[in-house]
Amino acid sequence: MKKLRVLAGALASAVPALALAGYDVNIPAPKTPISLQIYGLHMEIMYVCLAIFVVVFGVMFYSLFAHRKSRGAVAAHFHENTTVEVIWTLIPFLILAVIAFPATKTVLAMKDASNPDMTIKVTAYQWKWQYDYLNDGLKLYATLSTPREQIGAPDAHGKVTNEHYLLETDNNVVVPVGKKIRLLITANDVIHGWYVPQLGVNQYGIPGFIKDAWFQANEPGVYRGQCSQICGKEHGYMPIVVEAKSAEDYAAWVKEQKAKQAADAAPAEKVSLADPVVR
Ligand SMILES: [Cu+2]
Repeated sequence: MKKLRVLAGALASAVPALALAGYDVNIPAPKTPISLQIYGLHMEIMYVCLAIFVVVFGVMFYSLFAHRKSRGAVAAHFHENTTVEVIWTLIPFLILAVIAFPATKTVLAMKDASNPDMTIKVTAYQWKWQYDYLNDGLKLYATLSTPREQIGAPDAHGKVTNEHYLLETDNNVVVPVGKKIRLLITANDVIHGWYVPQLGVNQYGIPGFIKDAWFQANEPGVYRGQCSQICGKEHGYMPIVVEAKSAEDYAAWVKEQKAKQAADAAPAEKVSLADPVVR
């Protein structure tokens, strides 16, 4: 009875830890056809691993228990058993083949950036992102917008009040929902990685190369990611924020951005025309 109470106490004390489980253990919820496939693969393969774990450890613990020395078990002495060797080679081979088939299918689908609805060129820098909307003629830079005083201070922990600490930018990448967006990813200094888990994209940006990737957001929303390749001292400070909007909202955003870019460009022209001496 006492043992039972101790057990109950131990379980009860574990409850607060379980309550913290609001923070996710699994990979983030998938939001594109590709990330859905990745999620499916992740779960299927985890179940395969779990089944292997149960079978292998089941046999092991049963053997330890049933053939223990106190029962008078004597160690077996044998060499080479062709049948057993063939079996333990074939089973893993078949398991790997079963895993490889759907995984290869997903990798091929990930790499197929053909027939996009629109294309965005992504250029990585130490430590920001440049986005060129090749169809809409827009260009924007995205840099971290978390205030500097929140970062790195020894007592910064208590001061951090913004929900998306280090995962927020001044200019988000806005895209239309339900459209196939092709990304042409490169970098201007060192290797970076454009990584947004919920969109199922993780692609190196390599100086001198253009790599493509694609995603199609199924639902409107904000998807956050980070540079996935250690690229220097502020590698952790170049987040990616993708905003998927309806077609109308996207069109309105493009219009607004164009007006902003035109306004930004105008003063420079005026200065050079009004005062040609200033060079
Ligand atoms: Cu980087």
